Amino acid sequence: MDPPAVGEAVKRVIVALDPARRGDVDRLLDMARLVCGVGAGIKVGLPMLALGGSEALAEAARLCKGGGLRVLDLKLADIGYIMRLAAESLSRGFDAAIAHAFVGYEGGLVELKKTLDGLGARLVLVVSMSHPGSREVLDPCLDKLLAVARRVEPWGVVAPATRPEVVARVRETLPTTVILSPGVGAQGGKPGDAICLGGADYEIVGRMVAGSPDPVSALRGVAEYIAARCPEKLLHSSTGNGPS
Ligand code: O7M
Repeated sequence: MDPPAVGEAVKRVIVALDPARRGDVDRLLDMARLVCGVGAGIKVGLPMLALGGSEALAEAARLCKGGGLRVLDLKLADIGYIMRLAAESLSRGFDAAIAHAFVGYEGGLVELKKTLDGLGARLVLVVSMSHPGSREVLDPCLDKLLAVARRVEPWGVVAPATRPEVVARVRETLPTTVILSPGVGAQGGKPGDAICLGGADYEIVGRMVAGSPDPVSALRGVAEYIAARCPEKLLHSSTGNGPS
């Protein structure tokens, strides 16, 4: 049996399954089943769509059913009508879908949210990103992007594990919105930076887990590291968001 903080931490880690070549698709689909029973869930997006087609997306959602959050990451950024068409054809079977906050409310995100509501999926908005280029346009506009998020009232927002101070700002502005934080491992964020320092609910980990020969052990290793850093925070979640 895992210590309670490790058991809680592992349910805060979402594994990103991004194939680099066609030959990775089946391996990552097998991994979806494995990690969904252990962690918080999976995230799939454009690499899976490009290399495995819409069938691979649907299969990932099916394999993870009942085992955790299934997040579709197409980072939609278009007029509402087009985002609606994309969501209607690709987001069935997923619990949440991701779009960019910069699209704005009128004629854009309001329409996507309505579509996702109808499909039983939740909306997640990107308000900041994990790569250095996020400082060029997105981060100087963070207050405006957070204002869009306040208006749209998504279930979740994406903020970078590579810059926990940004996560903390997002947490301050949106105290009850779920925060998902990518950038752990391959991009330099340490496990726990976003949850322990920034107040995120979930950390998204891709290559560090999916690239490991033993992804379940790697996932547990990430959870142990997070649990050792802030057991109190995990056991007494201040936002009450946690996994649902
Ligand atoms: O851990 P990695 O670097 O192998 O993978 C990171 C995953 O998180 C990958 O699937 C990216 O698409 C995603 N991601 C970022 O890396 N940075 C961001 O700012 C945002 C995302 C993301 O998930 O957006 C929704």
